[in-house]
This record gives sequence, C-alpha cells and structure tokens, in this order.
Amino acid sequence: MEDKKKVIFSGIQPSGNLTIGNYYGAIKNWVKLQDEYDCFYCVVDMHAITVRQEPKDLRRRTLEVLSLYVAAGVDPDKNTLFIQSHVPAHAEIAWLLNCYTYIGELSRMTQFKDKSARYGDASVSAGLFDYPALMAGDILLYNTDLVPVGIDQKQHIELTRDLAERFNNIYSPTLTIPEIYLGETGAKVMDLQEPTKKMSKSSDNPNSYILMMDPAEVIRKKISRSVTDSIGVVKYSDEQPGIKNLMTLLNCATGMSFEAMEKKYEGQGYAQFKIDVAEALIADLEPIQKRARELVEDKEQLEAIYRKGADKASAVANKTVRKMMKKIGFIPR
Ligand code: ATP
Ligand code: LTN
Repeated sequence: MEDKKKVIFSGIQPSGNLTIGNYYGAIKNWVKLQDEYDCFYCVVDMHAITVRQEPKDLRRRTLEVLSLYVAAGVDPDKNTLFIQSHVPAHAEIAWLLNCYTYIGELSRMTQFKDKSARYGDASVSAGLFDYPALMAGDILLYNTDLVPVGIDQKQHIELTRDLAERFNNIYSPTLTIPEIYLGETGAKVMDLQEPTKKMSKSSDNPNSYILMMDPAEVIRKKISRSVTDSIGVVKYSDEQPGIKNLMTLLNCATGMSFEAMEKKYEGQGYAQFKIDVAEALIADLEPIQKRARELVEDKEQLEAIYRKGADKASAVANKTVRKMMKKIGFIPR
C-alpha cells in the first residue's frame, strides 16, 4: 500500500510584526509537524491587502515573515515555503469559490464583524468581506487534510468545509474536506493588558503584545507591566485570566506543567513568577531572533527558498484549479 503523507496547509499575513501569539499559536506547532506531514506554509500577502498596507512595509514584512518561519525551525527542504501572490492559482480559486459563497455566510464571520467595526464602514473593502473565500481557496488548492491555526480561525475553517462540500455536491467529489488542527497549548495567547482578548499584531498598544523580535529588555518590561489581579496566587483558573495567560506562556516556552508551576510559586506572590516567565521567553526566542536577523539580510538565500516553494506549490495548485474549471463547464485550453 502506498504510504502517502497527509497534507497540511497554513499561513500568516504579513500585516504587522509577528507576535508570540503567532509563534506559540501557529509556527511552533508547524515545526513539530514537518516530519510526519507534507506541509505547505505560505506568507499570505494577498490577505494582508484586505486592509491598506504601505508598499515598502509590505515588502519588508513579507520577507521577515518568511525568515521567521525558517529561523523558528520550519525547514525549507522538508516543507513547501512560498509567497501567496507568486502562485496565481490562489486568485483564480478565490474567484471560483466566490460564486459558491453566500453573503449571509460571510456576514456571520466574527473576524469580519470585529475588523469592520475597528476600521469604520467607509474603509471596509470588499476584499475584507470576501477574505474567507480566499482563505478557503488557499486550503483547498493543496488537497489539505489538516490546517494548524489558532482557535480564532475555527469559523473560517468551518466555512472552508462547507464550501468544499457544496462544490462536491453540486458536481462530484473534487475537493478534500479539511480539518482544523489545534496544538495542545498556546492555542490562544491573550493580550497582556486585556487578558480576555486575543494578543494581536495589529493592536495599537505595544504593551499588549510581545513581538518575536522584541529585545530582551523590552520583553522584561512588557511582562513586568502585564495585567494580573489582586488575588496573589499563581493558579490556572478562569478567574485569573492574566495569570492564566502567563502560565500558558511559561508552559509554551519551557514545557513546565501548570501543576508544577502552582507548586513552585506557592506563597510567593507574582514578582518572581513574572521574572521567570520573561527569562523563559527570552531564552526561547533569542536563537530564533539571531537566525532571523541573518537570514533577512541574505536576499539570495531567501529568493532561492521562495522560488523553489512557488514552483512546487504551483504544480499542485494548478491541477486543482483545472479540475474545478472543467467540472464547472469552462472549455479547457
Ligand atoms: P491580526 O491581528 O492582524 O488580525 P493576527 O495576529 O491574528 O493578525 P494572523 O496572520 O491573522 O495574525 O494569524 C496567523 C496565525 O497566528 C493564525 O494561525 C492565528 O490563529 C495565529 N494567532 C494569531 N494570534 C494568536 C494568538 N494570540 N494566540 C494564538 N494564535 C494566534
Ligand atoms: N486568515 C488566517 C491567515 C490565513 C490562513 C490561510 C491560515 C490565510 N489563509 C489558510 C490557514 C490556512 C489568519 O490566521 N488570520
């Protein structure tokens, strides 16, 4: 029997500097998956332009995100690493899927509701509204089985499944129905200032997030200023969202269990605990930061990585688009 590896697809938007939410919620899990699965990891620049981007920032960030993937341990020889706009099939499938997606479905997406409220109606583009169809296309192009993302993306994955099933029912089985893949911990890293909200790279308050590239001093300061509570006990509980989040971070950085933390910091308040969280994050991030700084300067190596990735990705993606077009009734060229 042929032992075909299952396919994984995921991506991050180059719409800001990556946070430790992106790292622990997404990239760190990708590294664990690369031996067992056939993985496609994309820098989704076409998603980023759903809100206005400064061209030179978009260019810089796209290469930074790719560098961080590699620096964090996502091996370009084992995985297909590429930039979304280099594979035109993404735009093609997005149009096709558009025509099978209902306005009612898109209107129910909580990410759209949140973002459109934030940007105000006048600057809400059709692209922002339609973004889930593009995301569904990203996933469906590669016959993806599993999509490792943070829990905030669950609704988009469900829509992807609905669209794939709809297409298959109208025509005949064509698209693979994907499933969400959630890592054990770190599925959701919370905002350091408002720990009931998800940490986000597009937040206006820099104290609310830690960037993957933040220097040690900045990490220490942000953790020491993070919002906790007046209970004074290190305990993993929904009543203490700030402490719960810091415990999650310590667990992500060191693997230490919540039970062990509760024991270790018993009767000590929060000061030492916060110091330890900051130092653990620094130790986890420093080697990645060093490699990322080197790689982002090495334009040739980066170019070799994203070109090879785009070639590999296009071969698979074009096949899916052709298959869909044929079933829809387009004349093959
Ligand atoms: P934005 O705030 O600009 O909407 P984002 O920080 O949510 O962006 P995305 O590019 O939308 O980042 O997400 C990339 C990946 O990182 C997704 O898999 C998402 O689930 C994950 N992710 C983002 N923020 C967090 C977080 N706070 N905790 C866990 N995972 C996260
Ligand atoms: N919408 C995603 C980014 C993204 C994505 C994807 C993730 C775009 N296309 C395909 C997984 C698979 C987000 O995290 N905001």
